[in-house]
Amino acid sequence: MSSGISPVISPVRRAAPGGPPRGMVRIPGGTFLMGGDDPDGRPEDGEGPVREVRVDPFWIDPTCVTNAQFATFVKETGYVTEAERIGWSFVFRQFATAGVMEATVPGAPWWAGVEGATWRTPEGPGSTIGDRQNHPVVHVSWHDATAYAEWAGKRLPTEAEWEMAARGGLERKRYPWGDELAPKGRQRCNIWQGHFPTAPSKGTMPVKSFQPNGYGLYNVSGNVWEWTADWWGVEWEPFADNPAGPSEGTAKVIRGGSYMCHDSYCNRYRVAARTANTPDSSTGHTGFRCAALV
Ligand SMILES: [Cu+2]
Repeated sequence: MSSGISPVISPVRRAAPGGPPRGMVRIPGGTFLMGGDDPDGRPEDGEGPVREVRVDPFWIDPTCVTNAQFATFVKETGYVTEAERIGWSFVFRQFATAGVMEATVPGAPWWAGVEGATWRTPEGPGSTIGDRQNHPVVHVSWHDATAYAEWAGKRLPTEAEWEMAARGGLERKRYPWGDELAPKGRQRCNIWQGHFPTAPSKGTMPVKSFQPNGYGLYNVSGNVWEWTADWWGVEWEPFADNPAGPSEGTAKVIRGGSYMCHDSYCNRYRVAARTANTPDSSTGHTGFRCAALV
């Protein structure tokens, strides 16, 4: 998807029997072991216990939706994102140059509310995505992500689908590629380098950075958090068949961690890790990829 822009995928095309939706990866489905019990994990996040989950086959995007793809959606539909309507979004303070609001996030002083921060102006007024066409779109809320997915004839993945795809066919591994963060000293994902939060950060990277996992998915760990379809919950059955999360809630599950994750305060780039945000929230480190039924 290096060319960035893809055409509208009509519902007819999605429903075409036998044909893969353009550019998507087929995940075979079946039963896998979901969740984790990493010794340095976060049980309070509901990472565990490890349980059996069965999922039907599905399609998933190998990458997050890019700025170029989101621009096509906006151009064709006139869609206005939630951050654009509300007038501000959360930006990593180090990046914010203008429009910084006074309020801070308790316990997370590295976030700044920035007036005029949107998907087109990710650091606030005067910033641009001109040289980031193939980076993941950010400052999109769950509602925005869902609107894009519907337009594309797709949907957001359930959390179970996301994790099955992210594991890349491996069983009970810590990362999408295995148990070592940097096998043979080679970096495999875009997470925080150096001391957090003072070391200089480059922010997002192109959606096809680093090697893909065993299913061909890029950047499931790090770069940006990814919205899933599910409401947040932390209670699990020993077995679940195509789980879709709680029937209601106040926050949606996000997965994968971001360029801001660092093991000194947030090692949620592990493949079992999870957190949540309210569906109307947007930040400079959350994007999404789409899924579709086979
Ligand atoms: Cu993190």
